[in-house]
Amino acid sequence: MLRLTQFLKQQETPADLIELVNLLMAACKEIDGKLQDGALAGILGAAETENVQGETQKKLDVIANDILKLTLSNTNLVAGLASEEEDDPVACDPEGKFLVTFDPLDGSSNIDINVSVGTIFSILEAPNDSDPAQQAAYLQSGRKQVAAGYVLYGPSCILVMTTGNGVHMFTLGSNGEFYLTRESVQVPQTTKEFAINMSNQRFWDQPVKDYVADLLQGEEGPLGKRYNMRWIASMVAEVHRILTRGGIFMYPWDSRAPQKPGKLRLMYEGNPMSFLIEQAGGRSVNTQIDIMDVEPEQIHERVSVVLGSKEEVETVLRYHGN
Ligand code: P6P
Repeated sequence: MLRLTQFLKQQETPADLIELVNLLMAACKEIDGKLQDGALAGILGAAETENVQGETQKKLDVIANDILKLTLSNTNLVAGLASEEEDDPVACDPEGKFLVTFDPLDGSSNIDINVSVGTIFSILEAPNDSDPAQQAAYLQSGRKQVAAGYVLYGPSCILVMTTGNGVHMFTLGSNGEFYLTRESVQVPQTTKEFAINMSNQRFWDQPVKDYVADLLQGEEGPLGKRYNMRWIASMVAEVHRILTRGGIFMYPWDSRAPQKPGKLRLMYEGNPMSFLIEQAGGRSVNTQIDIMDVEPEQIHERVSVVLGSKEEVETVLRYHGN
């Protein structure tokens, strides 16, 4: 079986990008090891801190963030990084070519119940003469990503990534190597499986209420299909299911925080996941436009997310008059 570096070389991925991906994987393997230790290392539960999102951090959120920050600061490849767990961007090497944004441990509310979590990353090029200690350098649309992916810490440790030449999956072997286990993944164009947190139903915008009400009517309803539902509360796991067998994932705007476009973050959740979904033949929108066409204004800005099987996402767009 092909190892990660061999495959990326076969794809003619630039050597510096291969080196950066391998650095990220070294960090993710260390995070995987910490997750495996869990309670044995006394690292479950909440840290005594909050992140810029105002969310209580888990101990492993902080540990994962520190591992990635240390790794990316110790290379001449990275000019700067932005993390869900860091208020401000962190400047690294002034000569660095790349910027990396990441959610170090997505779905971390699942850690204490031993359910899958993941690291999400997005790689951009540092604009010439930009200051990687300032937000402006990172405020590039998702179309500018040179690579993106996630590492899912589940029953297997799986890297799913794209450099713009399709989506490929790699499974971590006991020898510490990532092996190509699925090449050129394609999201089925249609689905009967939806993922949304139904407890927020009364807070949704009317088009979302109408769409979900219609799909819940099953085959007798206007959508003519009997749907199944999943909600793992870990975006990485939901996206992995969708890349594996299709589906639609929604975290739309809701009236609990009307000033926010949604709960999920554009730069290190929406954009990287949208790159993967589009490269796999799916769609990823904010109910109006493709997420990767959103021009970011703040590094931690949020976005409404509807992504997955192309035809189902386009059905939701129609409910929004698009
Ligand atoms: P809720 C995890 O906190 C996360 O950012 C995503 O991974 C996940 O899809 C969503 O939030 C879960 O949100 O409101 O259902 O807990």
